[in-house]
This record gives sequence, structure tokens and C-alpha cells, in this order.
Amino acid sequence: MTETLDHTPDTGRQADPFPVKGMDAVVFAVGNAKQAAYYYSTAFGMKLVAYAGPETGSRETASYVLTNGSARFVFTSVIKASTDWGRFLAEHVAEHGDGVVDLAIEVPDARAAYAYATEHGARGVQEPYELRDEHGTVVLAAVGTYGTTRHTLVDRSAYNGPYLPGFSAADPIVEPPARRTFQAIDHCVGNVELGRMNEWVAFYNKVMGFTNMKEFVGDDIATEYSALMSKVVADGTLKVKFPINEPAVAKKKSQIDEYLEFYGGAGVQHIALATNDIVATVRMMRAAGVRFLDTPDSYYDTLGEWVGDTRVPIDTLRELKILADRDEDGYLLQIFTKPVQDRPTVFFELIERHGSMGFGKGNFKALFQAIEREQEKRGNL
Ligand code: TYF
Ligand code: FE
Repeated sequence: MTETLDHTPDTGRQADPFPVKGMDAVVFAVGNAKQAAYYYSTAFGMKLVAYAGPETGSRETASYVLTNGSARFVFTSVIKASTDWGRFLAEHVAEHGDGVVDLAIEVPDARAAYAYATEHGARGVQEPYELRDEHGTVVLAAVGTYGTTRHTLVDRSAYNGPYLPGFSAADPIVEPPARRTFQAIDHCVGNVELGRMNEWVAFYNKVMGFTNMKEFVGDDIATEYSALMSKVVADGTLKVKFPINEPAVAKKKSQIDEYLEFYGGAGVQHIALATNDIVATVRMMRAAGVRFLDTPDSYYDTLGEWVGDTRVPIDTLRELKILADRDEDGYLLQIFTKPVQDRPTVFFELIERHGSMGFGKGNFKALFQAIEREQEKRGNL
């Protein structure tokens, strides 16, 4: 062990037992990563920055790394499975469709993070290991979470390549939009089986020292209209936020049950992307063919009365079907895409925060009704 000086001022507070730097990447296993990379470039305005595939010596899988500000997505598909990893990915796509296999977290010390997590009950899926190339060294390790999802813990502080050793820098597929469509991953939401939300909240409390945020969907709201319960865990700096949903028994089939049925178990439901100009981004994405959930005019007829002034006129929110919510800290604007694959599983959220650190509690009713209208169209309500 090397000695390090601890410059943390003695405030009487415990040092963070599981320090994180932020989300490292969201890794998707998909049927056709080449086309996924094109969709996230043209429709989401992301930029291809790195690639690994047969041309770079990876004969089993092809991976495309796209970024937008600090947000990083990796799309991987199998060319010809020859190892356990290739077989895992191929089976994953067959069973779950396109989905998220890894919510990778950037940490200052992957070995320490892995040791802490596994000592506190996490299932280790990959012991710490190093990858090295001419750009430096990355230390990685991975622990399992809900369903088939994992958290790779990444220390890239001694690395300056485009993604990881084994990847080559790549040029954008199309000219990226002049304005950045979003700049960070705001939160990543998991759907878990009925009755298991609290278990997974306790998992993040114990294994990563994450604490519960105040916003949650409780029993009361669940039976009234949402058919789901939800709690949010986050690291102390709020850079990594993980809401966890479970279905609730209600009058109608829960949207969470629909997900679990079609995904084939627990998994990532939505990724929220932080934008500083939701109006421009929604216009661009709509023009590129992205479909968003609809919101009835009646929502906008009363919105001004309770949400007050926002940066965006109500008429513009109405035109684009953007939702707004306010709490004691400020307000937020948000909108949800429809599922982005044929299965009614993964979707995205765009969120523009102005002070509020909530998740749009005031919109839960309108949002869940919009999701139910889609469920109904699919014959799943
Ligand atoms: O992440 C959140 O909590 C909000 C609200 O099925 C939400 O985006 C919660 C559950 C859900 C869809 C959105
Ligand atoms: Fe969300």
C-alpha cells in the first residue's frame, strides 16, 4: 500500500466510505450496435468517440462509444460469441432485447470500492483488474445489482485515451449538432420485482453508502393512480442517483409489471439526461423522429396556477408536451420518450433543473396516465 496524505478537513464527519466521481458509462447490449450508434448520433445528437471491433482486433464483439458532455453510452453487439462474455451478451439480447447491462461508476479507487462493496454484501462479478495501453492504465472491477445488471467500478485517473484500452478513437458518424443536446446523466432508474424495492434500497445503503433522497412514491399514491412505488438512493454529492421502482397492486396492471414481463425480469427502466435547453433539444429530437409521451392540453390549462413562472412560456411547454414541477428548492422541466426499442422496456427522460433536486413528483399523475395510454395501445393494461 502506498501512503497517501489525507487533506480532508476534520469537520467531525465520517469520510465517505464509498467515494464516487460520477457515472462512467451506461453500457447497452443490443442486437445491432452499428445502427444503435447511428440512432444515438442522429436522433440524440451524441458523438461517436471510440470503437472496438474486428478492425481493431476485437473479433467477438463490436462496441461503439458515444458521448455528449460527461454522458457516455456504450453500445455492444455480438459478432461471433467465443467466450463467456460473448455468450452472456448474445443470451442477454435474446432474453431481454436491447437493454442496459452495466451502469458503470467512476471511482477514485476501484480496488477499494470493490473491497468495500463486497465486504458489505455485494456479489462480486469481476475481481479488480488492470487494462493498459499507450494512453495509460485503467483499473476496473464489477459487482452485480438487480436482475442481470452490474456496476463496473472504474478508476481512469491514470488514463487519457478515448475510452478504455482496446478501443480506438473514432470520428463522429455525422456532424454533431451545433448546440449540445444534453451534457450529463442525471439519474438511472431500475425496475425490480414486487416487494423487492426496499431490499435494493438497503443494498445501495449498505454496499455503496448511498442515502435515501426525500422524494418517493409511497403506498398512498401507488393505490390512487401510479401502480408503482419508488425510492431514490444517491451518493453524498448527488452525482449518482438511482431511483428504484417496484410494481404496486392497483386497479390496473402496473407499467412496472409490463416492463418486467417484456424485459424478462428486473433491469434498467429509464436514463435521465440533464440538458440546459430542453426546448431546443426536444425540437431537435422531435425533428429527428424521436417520439415522446403525449400530455393532454388540460395539464397546461392549470399548470401556471401551481408551477408559477419558468424560463419557458407555458405555450411552448404545451406545444412540445414538456412537463414542469416546482418544490421548495426551485423548479424543473422534464419530458419522457416512448420506449426506444420494440419491447415496452427502456426509455429516456430529458430534464432541465433550476434548483429543484426532485424527480417531478407533481407530474407523477399526468405522467403515469400518459404511460397507461401507451400501455393500453399495446394491449397491456
Ligand atoms: O425517475 C423518476 O423518478 C421520475 C418519475 O415509471 C418516474 O422520472 C418514475 C417512475 C416511472 C417513470 C417516471
Ligand atoms: Fe426519472
